[in-house]
Amino acid sequence: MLPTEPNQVYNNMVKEKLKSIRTYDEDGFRKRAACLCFRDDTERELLLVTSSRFKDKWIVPGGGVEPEEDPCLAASREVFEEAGARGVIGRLLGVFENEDKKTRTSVFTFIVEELTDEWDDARMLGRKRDWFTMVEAKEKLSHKPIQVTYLELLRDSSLV
Ligand code: O81
Ligand code: MG
Repeated sequence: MLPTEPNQVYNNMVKEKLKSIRTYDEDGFRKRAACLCFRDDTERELLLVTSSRFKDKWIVPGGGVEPEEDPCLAASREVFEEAGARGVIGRLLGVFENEDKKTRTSVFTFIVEELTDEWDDARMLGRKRDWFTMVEAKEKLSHKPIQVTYLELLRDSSLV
């Protein structure tokens, strides 16, 4: 018997993402939350995960905010599900809008304290994780230009 989660199901060993309940803001944008996960407080190395759809593409871990869920809790929950990382949420960098996808993502800083050997999305999606320098991360995220802007705001936000 394979392990299952409430919102996940196996189908011929290929995991399908069953839709969890989506939430929307007052303008109809889907609410998301994500974290820039750092190895330590120098904020020089960032943990990225591979895309669920494109196994060779890297993304910032994040996902949909659930009903009644605080965005910062959603962000840390997504980091645990997608990257198997536990740690401490830092500051809110901002809310980043994707006009094409009609999403708004609250992005937080996060210091990783523990990486679990196994995690949900590794097991069920084959999602990988790895550390990158900030220069490398910007390059890896170039297919997601809005996620690059998370990183560009970082230096400014750490000064305030
Ligand atoms: O599940 C993205 C998913 C994907 C997004 C969205 C992301 O199935 P979803 O709509 O929730 O998937 O799809 P759009 O088209 O609705 O924006 O983007 P894309 O470009 O592949 O269609 O996939 P990725 O960024 O990995 O390529 O991210 P994820 O499956 O890797 O997490 O889902 P989400 O992150 O918004 O939501 P959840 O809660 O993580
Ligand atoms: Mg996601």
